[in-house]
Amino acid sequence: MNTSLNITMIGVPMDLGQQRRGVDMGPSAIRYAGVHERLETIGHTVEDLGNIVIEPAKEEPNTKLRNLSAVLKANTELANKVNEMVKEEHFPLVLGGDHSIAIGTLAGLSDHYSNLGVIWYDAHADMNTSDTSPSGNIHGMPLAISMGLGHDSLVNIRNYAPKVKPENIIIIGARSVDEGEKELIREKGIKVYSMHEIDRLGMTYIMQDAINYLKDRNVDGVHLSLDLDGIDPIYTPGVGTPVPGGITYRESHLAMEMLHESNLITSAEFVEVNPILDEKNQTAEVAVALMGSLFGEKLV
Ligand code: 6HN
Ligand code: MN
Ligand code: MN
Ligand code: MN
Repeated sequence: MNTSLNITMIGVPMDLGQQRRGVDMGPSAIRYAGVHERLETIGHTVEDLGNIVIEPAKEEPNTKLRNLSAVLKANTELANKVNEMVKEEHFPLVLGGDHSIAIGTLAGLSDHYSNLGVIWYDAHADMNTSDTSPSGNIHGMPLAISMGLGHDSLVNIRNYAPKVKPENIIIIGARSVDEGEKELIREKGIKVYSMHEIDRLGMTYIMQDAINYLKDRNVDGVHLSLDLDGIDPIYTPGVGTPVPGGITYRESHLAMEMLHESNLITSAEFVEVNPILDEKNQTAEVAVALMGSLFGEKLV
């Protein structure tokens, strides 16, 4: 990452990709935790576009995908906004909102890159298709959709598909993966560092290996999609689908610091912050602290 970036932030107050209300307040909580000032203090220029408007949910008789039309509309709009940011050579920073918004972020990014890499920091794989999803919740589907698998309307946002190649995806922190997702991971040969590998090899090794993997793939950009539930819920309780046994606070900082040093990251999103389920905004504060490390804050 360059020393000084033009960062453009956008909030996506989306809570329709899952069933727990409150995650629509995630962008406000992250702003309240001081994201703007934090990034400016490092030396970056920060512009905040405010929030995308999410339309109300309505009946969806023809699909098992919950709130499909509203999710599609918001993601289409987000994709267009993110696309503009990249065109202007700004660094897109997307504040969520549930993880369904990654569909739009990736759709907006990837036609600017011929070989985009994706780091998916998450307890989950988010690789369900309409057929394999146990919940019908679209926040469990964005990686599959970005690979071209799932509901046509979502797969084809901005009229091209797929958005990412399976071999350019790295998942870090997985510990709650559905059977259908496991099959897809095997079939596509997705690189996954589950909690087992993190425990066994340590975060330093994992991140170095991940960075080398993406460099060997000759990626021309890397998007970081960070779901706060990747981190252990003792540090980030304000998430809708917490899973015990996660990545620690310091391991997560180390990961962000190493990504900063690698100079690879060209866009990022921080998702699933739910202030209603949180304690004193600590999950949003962790998100902002991790952004500090990702964007080059020094400890001393
Ligand atoms: N997230 N695999 C589960 C599902 O409903 O598909 C959970 C998904 C969680 C998604 O945390 O972004
Ligand atoms: Mn500008
Ligand atoms: Mn997720
Ligand atoms: Mn998750």
